[in-house]
Amino acid sequence: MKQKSWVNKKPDLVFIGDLHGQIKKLNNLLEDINFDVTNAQSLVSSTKLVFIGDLIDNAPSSDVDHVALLTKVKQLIDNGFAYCLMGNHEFNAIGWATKHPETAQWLRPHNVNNTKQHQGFLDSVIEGSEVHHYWVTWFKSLPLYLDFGGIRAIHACWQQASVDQLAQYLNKDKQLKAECFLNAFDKSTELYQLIETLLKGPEITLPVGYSFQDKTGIKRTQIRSKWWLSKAQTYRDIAQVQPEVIDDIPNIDLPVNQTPELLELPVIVGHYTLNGVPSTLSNKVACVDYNAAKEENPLVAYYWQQETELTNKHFLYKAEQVK
Ligand SMILES: [Mn+2]
Repeated sequence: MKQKSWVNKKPDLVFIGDLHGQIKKLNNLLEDINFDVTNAQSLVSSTKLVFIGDLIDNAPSSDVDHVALLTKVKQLIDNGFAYCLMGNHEFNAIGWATKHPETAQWLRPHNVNNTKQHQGFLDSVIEGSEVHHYWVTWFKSLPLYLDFGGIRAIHACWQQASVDQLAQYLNKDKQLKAECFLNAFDKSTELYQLIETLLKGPEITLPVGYSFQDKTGIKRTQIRSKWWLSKAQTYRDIAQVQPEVIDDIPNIDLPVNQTPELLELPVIVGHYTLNGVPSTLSNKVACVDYNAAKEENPLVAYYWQQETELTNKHFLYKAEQVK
């Protein structure tokens, strides 16, 4: 691969999708792109890595190793080779392990569903151990978004007004201020809502009288939004629902304050567990989460080489794993 000089130019970036403990897939990717930290002539001379968040939470398997993956990613960051964003899974892990000082309740309830989602990680660090505490402390240091000048990254959604609103809760490195964690888990706060939007993706309430059934048969009055479609005009245009129920979503114009914005700069996200051949969501938005959590699916990355419009040609993945 052609090398570029650091001196005159900002580094290119390889954005890496949600890993959920899949250390082997990360090692394979770094080998495939010749990102070798022991070799200054390798891709490390021109390129940095950006982990899009969700490093944790997966069932045990021969390829999954939470501690090995976290150790590797932290080492890459500490040595200046990489960045890592906070995903909703790291955020949740902080709430799981933190008690409210007044009520002594866990900030994230230890209910059946939350336990199920987090058990693989808890078993691998041993819940309550020093190792557990160490990684939760590290999760608190992860930035909520990154702005590289020519491109931005956030776990699920870039909505400028929400990012602007979030600024008051962040320090200069875009980490959540220590005093904000209690509010971040309190559903009645603005901060909680902002984190829902930016780390889990925005939802829009349907006009009164409309609803649809989700995959599990539950009646829903809110839709997940395809926030990247700057030309979406109606609820149906913007709805991220299974195709069978699209007719239940009204072809009524969205209220002005709900229409998507034109993005100024390209944005890379993860989170959406897409499938099929990796492709951009628009010329300004690409998602690198193609469900690498599952053994049979590919780890997807996006190799950004300073372009202002994103291109399908810059996705990196093993083609034989795409179904
Ligand atoms: Mn996620």
